Amino acid sequence: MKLLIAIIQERDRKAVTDALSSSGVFYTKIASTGGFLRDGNVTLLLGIEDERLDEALAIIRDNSQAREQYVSVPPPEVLPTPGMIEAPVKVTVGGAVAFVMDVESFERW
Ligand code: 2BA
Repeated sequence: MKLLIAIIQERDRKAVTDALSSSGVFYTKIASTGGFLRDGNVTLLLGIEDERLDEALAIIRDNSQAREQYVSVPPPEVLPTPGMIEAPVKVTVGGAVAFVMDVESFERW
């Protein structure tokens, strides 16, 4: 079994979670915030059998879009010189970011 942690954009939440549900994939949804943009995103935790991992990754990938976003005021700690005024920076967010981990054991009572 694997633990899949996927970070998706809020705007993709419904498409991704609807597709997971209709494929019978269990997930837990957590509201989260990106450290760079400080924008709300969504973290999904999926405990998934090894043989369904590729299917789950494909569902997430197929329902997540990459979007360009401008950061007009980067957080102070990412500015090269604190207090310096920077031009808006364009970043491409997503489709999705996924981490896959081996699960030592899974119990459900
Ligand atoms: P954020 O941290 O808000 O990052 C949003 C987007 O900003 C990132 O998109 C990336 O394109 C850009 N970005 C992030 N940090 C940057 C930096 N230090 N310098 C320049 N650009 C930077 P994604 O890579 O698609 O990431 C989307 C969200 O996924 C992130 O939101 C964060 O919540 C999560 N994430 C991405 N990589 C991660 C990692 N290695 N560990 C934990 N969370 C991660």
